[in-house]
Amino acid sequence: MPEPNNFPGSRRAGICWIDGSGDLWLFGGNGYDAVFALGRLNDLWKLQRFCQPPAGDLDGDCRVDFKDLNIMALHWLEDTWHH
Ligand SMILES: [Ca+2]
Repeated sequence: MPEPNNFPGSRRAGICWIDGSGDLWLFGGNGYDAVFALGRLNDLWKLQRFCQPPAGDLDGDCRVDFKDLNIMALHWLEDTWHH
């Protein structure tokens, strides 16, 4: 369950990877778990990427790229001033 205060503990020899959304996944290893119990770990964590979107990042993925340019181009001539 997502919770900003969850903490995966401290470990070594775990497996980690980053998925297509930029979120970090962490599995297992040796060390201390979330309640500071020492041993072999068999837990899976997903750490969601957090960033402060830079100016021009229109889709909120923390990158300014062609996706943002596409959004801007699609809305280029919209009249939003009088709404
Ligand atoms: Ca973007």
